[in-house]
Amino acid sequence: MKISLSVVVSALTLIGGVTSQSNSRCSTDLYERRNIRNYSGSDFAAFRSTYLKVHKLGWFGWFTYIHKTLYDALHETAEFLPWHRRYITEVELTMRYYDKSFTLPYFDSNSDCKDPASSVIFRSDFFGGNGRDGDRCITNGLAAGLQFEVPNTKCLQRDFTRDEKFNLPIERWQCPEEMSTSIDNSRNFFDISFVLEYGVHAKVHNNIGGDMINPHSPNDFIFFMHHANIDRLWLKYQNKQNNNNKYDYTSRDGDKGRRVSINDDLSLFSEPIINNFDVGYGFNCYKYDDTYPVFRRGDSNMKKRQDSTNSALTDKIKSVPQMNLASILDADTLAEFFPSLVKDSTEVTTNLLPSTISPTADSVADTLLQPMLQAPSPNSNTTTSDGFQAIRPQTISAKNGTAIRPKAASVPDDLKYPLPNRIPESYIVMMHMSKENFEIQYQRELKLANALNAAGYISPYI
Ligand SMILES: [Cu+2]
Repeated sequence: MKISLSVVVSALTLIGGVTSQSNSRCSTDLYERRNIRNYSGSDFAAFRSTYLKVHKLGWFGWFTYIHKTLYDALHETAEFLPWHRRYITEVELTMRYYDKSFTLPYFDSNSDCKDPASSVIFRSDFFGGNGRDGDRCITNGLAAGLQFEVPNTKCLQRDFTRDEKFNLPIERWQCPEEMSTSIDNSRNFFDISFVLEYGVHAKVHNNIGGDMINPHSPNDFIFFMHHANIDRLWLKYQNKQNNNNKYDYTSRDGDKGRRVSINDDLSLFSEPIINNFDVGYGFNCYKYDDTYPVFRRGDSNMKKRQDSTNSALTDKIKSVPQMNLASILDADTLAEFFPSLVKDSTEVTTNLLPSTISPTADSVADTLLQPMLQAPSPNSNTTTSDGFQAIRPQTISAKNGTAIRPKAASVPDDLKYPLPNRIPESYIVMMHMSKENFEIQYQRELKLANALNAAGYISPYI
C-alpha cells in the first residue's frame, strides 16, 4: 500500500481536521469520553455502527499508516504525549463527522490488572479475545472477519503475552497503586512522559500482542482506547500540578540530544505542540468522565474533581487499615511512593486511585471489619446513609500514630500485591526502545510491590 503523507494530510483537511491552528477555548460543551466498561449494549451498538462505517471507508488504514510511518519520531521522544493526544482527537473528529455525538471511549487497564484476560473489553460482544492458534487472527468481537490494509492485507491479530502455548492467561499489567505512584511522583514533563510510556503504555501493548506490538498497532481499536487512557492519566498529572510545571517540555532519549521546544510543530500536524497541552482548547474539546480539563495558568475557573463516585464503598475500604495506604504504610514509605498522601490523606483516594473496588476486596473488607465493629470505642464510629457502620477517617489517618498495623505475614498469598513482570527484550528491540529505561521502570514497580507486601497492604483492586 503506497500512500504519501501529503495525500494523508489533504484527506484529513477534507474533513476539517488540519485546517486551522486555532487554539481558542472550546465554545461548545466539552464532549465526555467515557470508560468503555460502563458502555451498555446500546452504547456499544452505536459505537459499532460508526466504527464499521469508518472502517469500510478506509480511514483506519490512513490512521494506521500515519502512526507506522512516523513511529520513530513519536516514541521515546518528547512528542509522545502531545502527539498521541492530537492523533486520537483527530480520529475522534473523523468518527464524529459520521456520527455527531461520537466520543472516544477510554480503557482503564489498571482495573483489570490482576487478570487482564478476563477484562470486559475482550468479551465476544465487545472487542473479542485472543487470536486463534496458528495465524493469530481474532475470531470474535468488533473486528472479527474484517480486513486491514497496513502493512499488508490481513486480519486483526492478537497474541496474549506472546507465549508459544496457546491460551495462557495474559500477564498482568499495572495496578492502580502503580499508576497512582507514577502520577504522584512525577515532578515534571520528563517524569510523567517516561513513566507512562515505559509503564502502562508498554505493558498493555506488549501483553495483548499481535498488531498491538507493532508500529501498525492502531489496526486494533484497543489502541485508541488505551491511548485515551494514557491521555487521561497525563491530564490527571496536569491537574495535579500547581501549574508551575504545566508548560515544561523536555527532550527524551529518542530525541538523541536534539533540543526541543514547546513551540515546535507537532509531527504531521502543522500546529505548535503547546496547543496540545491544554485540554478544553483548540481541537481538544473533550473531558473524561472522571477528570476536568486543564485550565490555563491564572484561569479563575480552575477546579478540582469532586469525588462523587460510590463514596459509601470507598469510605468502607478506607476504614480498613490494611486496605488504606495512608494507614498501613509507615511515614517514610508513604513519602517515597505517595507524597501527596502525607500532605492530604484524601488526595490519592479521591484523585488518583479509582473508586471502583473489586468484589473480592469488598468481601475481604467485611471480614476484616468484623472484629472492629464488635468492639467500637464510644466516639469512633458513624453510620453512613446506607446504614453501613464506618470507622471515622481520623482513626486511620497517616498522622495518627496509634493506627492498627496488622502483621504482614498474615496476608494470604492470593491477596498479596502481585509482583510486576518484565517487558521482554524482544519487544524492546522490535519497538526500537531503550532496555535501560525499561529496567529502571521495572525496578521501581518491584520496589513498590515489595514495600506494599512488607507492610501487609491488601489492594482494594485485586
Ligand atoms: Cu504510538
